[in-house]
Amino acid sequence: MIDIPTEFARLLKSATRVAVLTGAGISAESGVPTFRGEEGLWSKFRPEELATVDAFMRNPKLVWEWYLHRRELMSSVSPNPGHHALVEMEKHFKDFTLITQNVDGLHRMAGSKNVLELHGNISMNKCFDCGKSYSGEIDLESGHLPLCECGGKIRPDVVWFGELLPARVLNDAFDAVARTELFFSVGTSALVHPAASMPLAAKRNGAYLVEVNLDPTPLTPYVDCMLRGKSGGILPRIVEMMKA
Ligand code: BJW
Ligand code: ZN
Repeated sequence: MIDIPTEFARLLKSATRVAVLTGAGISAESGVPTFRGEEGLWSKFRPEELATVDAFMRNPKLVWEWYLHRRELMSSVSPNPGHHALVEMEKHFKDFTLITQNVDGLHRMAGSKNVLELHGNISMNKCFDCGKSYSGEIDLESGHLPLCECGGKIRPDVVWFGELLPARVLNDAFDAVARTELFFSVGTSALVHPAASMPLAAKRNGAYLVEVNLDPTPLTPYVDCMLRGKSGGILPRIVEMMKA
């Protein structure tokens, strides 16, 4: 068990409406690299050269190579106890929404059902021009970049900097934020908007705000409870308390 404030313990027993926002940190224990920090992807690669529309238009081959490399890496990873704990929470709370910034698909692989993928999914592709969705392997060996039947360039179905998030997903996320009694921000640097605005929006709407992170973030001064440590250790403890 962990030591948590009385109000949090009370809500774990009484709340029916719960929402969780996850970021790269929850998948770190599965072996998926995070973005920021010493070992993060952005310490080796410049986001503006890989995760923007301009980057893709300038050098689609480079961007595709980077995504295929990450797809390969993600094909061998599996969910960790943090992901599994959130599956248990979904079974327990009547109205549970899992909002994730992650594109790795590990929440669904763990068995979570009501998952809102704010930044898309790395295993899917779409046409840059008409938006048609494509699944399946991309073969760069032929020397040709993949094209849609409309002639548009096919790209990974993820959200790059400067792009709008999928409207329905974003609306559903803010709906959950508006009605939740208990909000968890887990393994995210709380820097990238609009996701970063969700925890404080939930608090403004009266929710009790819990952060689970290895390190403090810009959100930390505003949370009701900060649980510092690995999500794969802390979330299963919260589930134990929820069930006790
Ligand atoms: C552990 C742990 C363990 C480690 N246990 N913890 C308003 C204000 C300011 C700026 C903006 C704004 N609105 C829009 C912007 C611009 C921009 C933005 O937010 N920029 C900021 C960086 C300043 N946002 C956008 O462009 C978004 N679009 C948008 O808003 O459209 C409208 C608009 C456009 C332009 C102007 C104005 C409005 C789109 C954002 C898309 C983000 N895309 C990426 C790439 C996805 C595809 C891919 O994977 O390649 O999404 S960037 C990257 O960052 C990825 C992540 O989902 C996202 C967040 O990262 P996350 O999850 O927080 O990871 P890390 O690595 O940063 O942090 C990990 C954390 O875990 C750390 O805290 C660790 O301590 C912790 N941790 N191990 C627990 N075991
Ligand atoms: Zn098309």
